[in-house]
Amino acid sequence: MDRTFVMVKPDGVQRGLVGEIISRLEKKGLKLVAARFEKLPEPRVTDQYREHLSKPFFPSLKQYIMGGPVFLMVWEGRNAVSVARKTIGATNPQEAATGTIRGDYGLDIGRNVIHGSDSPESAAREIGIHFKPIEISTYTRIDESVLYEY
Ligand code: IDP
Ligand code: MG
Repeated sequence: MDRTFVMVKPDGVQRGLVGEIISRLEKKGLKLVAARFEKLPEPRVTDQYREHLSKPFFPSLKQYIMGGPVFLMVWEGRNAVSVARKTIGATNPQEAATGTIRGDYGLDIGRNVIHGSDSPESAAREIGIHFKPIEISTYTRIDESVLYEY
């Protein structure tokens, strides 16, 4: 099974979308294995978005992500990274398909509601930034035997 890191951004929290987002990922069949609600300190924001440090939008991205509490999660499932990215939709909510989280709930690339890791390597790195191994749970979902063919 694969793991991915998902974060409801401050706009998603302030707009009351945490429950809807958890619900969509749960119903898809992914398994929630870790979660925390907190306001991120600057070093962890910089670390998470390190590939964007030199981009012109980085200062406003940092201000946005530190603008309020976020809801951090780790989700598990087969191909969890790409499954979560498809559920989340394209970076720009204007272009994200209807039926995706960003497509249904966003309007602006700078307020796109949610983050999801873009590769298994990024997922491992981002999970490590925000969670200690002991904070990640191992359990069986009661529907696991019907969610997968094998
Ligand atoms: P992703 O979140 O879909 O992986 P990335 O290209 O990794 O997209 O960008 C990270 C985050 O930076 C985006 O989710 C968005 O919040 C912000 N961002 C990306 N491009 C822009 C931009 O052109 N203007 C403002 N914010 C941007
Ligand atoms: Mg990204």
